[in-house]
Amino acid sequence: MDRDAIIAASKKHDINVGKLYKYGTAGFRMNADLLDGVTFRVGLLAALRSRKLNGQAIGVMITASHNPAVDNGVKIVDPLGDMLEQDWEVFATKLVNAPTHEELADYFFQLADSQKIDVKSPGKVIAGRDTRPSGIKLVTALADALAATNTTYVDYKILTTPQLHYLTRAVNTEGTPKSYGEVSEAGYYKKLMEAFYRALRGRRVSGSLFVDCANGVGGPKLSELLKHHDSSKTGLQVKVCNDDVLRPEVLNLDCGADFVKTRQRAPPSPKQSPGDRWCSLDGDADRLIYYWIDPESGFFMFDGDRIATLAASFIADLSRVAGLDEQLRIGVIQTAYANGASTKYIEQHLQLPVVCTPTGVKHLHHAACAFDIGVYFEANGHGTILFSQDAIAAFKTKEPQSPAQKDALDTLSALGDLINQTVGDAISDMLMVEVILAHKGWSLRDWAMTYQDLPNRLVRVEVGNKDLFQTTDSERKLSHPVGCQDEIDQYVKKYTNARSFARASGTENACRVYAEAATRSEADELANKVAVVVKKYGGV
Ligand code: G16
Repeated sequence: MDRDAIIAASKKHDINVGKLYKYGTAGFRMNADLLDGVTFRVGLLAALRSRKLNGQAIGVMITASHNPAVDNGVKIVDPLGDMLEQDWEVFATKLVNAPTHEELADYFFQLADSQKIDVKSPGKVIAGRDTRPSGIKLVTALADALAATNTTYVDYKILTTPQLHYLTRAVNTEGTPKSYGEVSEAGYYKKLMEAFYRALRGRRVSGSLFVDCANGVGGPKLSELLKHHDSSKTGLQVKVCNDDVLRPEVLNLDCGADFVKTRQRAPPSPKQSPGDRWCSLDGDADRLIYYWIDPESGFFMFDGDRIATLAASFIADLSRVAGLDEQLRIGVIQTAYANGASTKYIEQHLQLPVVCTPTGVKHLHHAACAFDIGVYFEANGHGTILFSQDAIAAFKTKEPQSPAQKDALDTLSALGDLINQTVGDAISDMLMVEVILAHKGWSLRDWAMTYQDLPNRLVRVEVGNKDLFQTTDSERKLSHPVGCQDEIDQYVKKYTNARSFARASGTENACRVYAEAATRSEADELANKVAVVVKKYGGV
């Protein structure tokens, strides 16, 4: 690699000196105008990361997911489709903040030295982007970094985030016993559909499913998936809604999973009829929220906690029927945003252990790997279920003692293929929910009755300096600014069954406040009071 080539290419992609860039919850994310130089530098890091891992392909995804259309973002995916190793987030932050082009090149080679990376060895990067128009320019910055470092580069163009994760793992496992699937977008659809048919095992999905695609990449990709679906085999009738990707400004606007979760209401358009089954994806199709208008009591939401409890109860039942419950450890991973009622239901009713981690699927994914079957979902609908190699082998090799056992083992095995093993995937999760409802013969009302949520409120608070807010105890408490947590605690004490916490968002320039309490009005009141405290401590 040539230092001068890196410097010359870098000069075409400046960063805003003076601004501090940070690898956040899901990579670098901000107004797209600030990202050109950042994306170039992420390309440099991906080139090193690939060489560090013996030339395996590294994924780079350009997306700002649920954020408004003017934002964009860039994040790195490790060879098996999981998020970038956390030590390397620190390197990414350092590389991106190098003040001059020369210092950037210096740090690049220092990092290569300290990590014992042979810069002359081959490297490979694959990339994808969502439908944001700014993504086109950012891909150029990425391509320039890869050219300057002689890194092989494949641009898969427009993809959902989970598709890029799938492809990264598929490329790196191709031709091995652990092959994850065909290395193409079509391979992803085929894998999902084949597993969906298998998992249903002849059961039929009832009624139509309306899918709000947030006017993002999930719309065209879901339509593509449906070309591989024969509804006469499954009964599933999908109606794709809010799939306008030609007007960038409508992305995530008054629709999508984040809108539904934070506003606790259905998108204003299109109009829902009582009784219809709906779900919403987010802007890059990695989050999923279900909902319906109950003809008797109105809007009801099935968020990530509900999806986790549905999946955990189904899988625990199957593993009992299959005679694997003594052998396989099942656990559920949540964050502080999980509704207290869902945690209680999992621990007391399902009798499964719950682990709480900080926000960000990278943390949940890691914790889920400690179980044979790790069910992880954030309340915002981002999550998946991981099956260990032992679990997958057990589904395939255990001799069934009865037709019911065979059914359970085959269903578990199909779920292992249907559920994206690399990251939360709204489309794959949606098919999983449909499979579970079909197996259980459940309506949405049956699903809703499993437990009752504690009323809760999530508020976004803009502050002068969100970096002042530091957390501890898996984000359930603030260590800084000093005094802030005490004031929050004083308010919490005044309400029944109440809980509240505040933290800085890692994807938006704001803090988030969560509150739950025994009644709707108490939860709202507590959230608003804590928001005032956060504003006061948040600097000018
Ligand atoms: C990303 C992460 C999620 C996280 C969300 C919000 O989601 O992948 O794990 O829950 O950001 O994070 P924060 O509260 O730090 O802003 P997405 O769907 O935006 O990529």
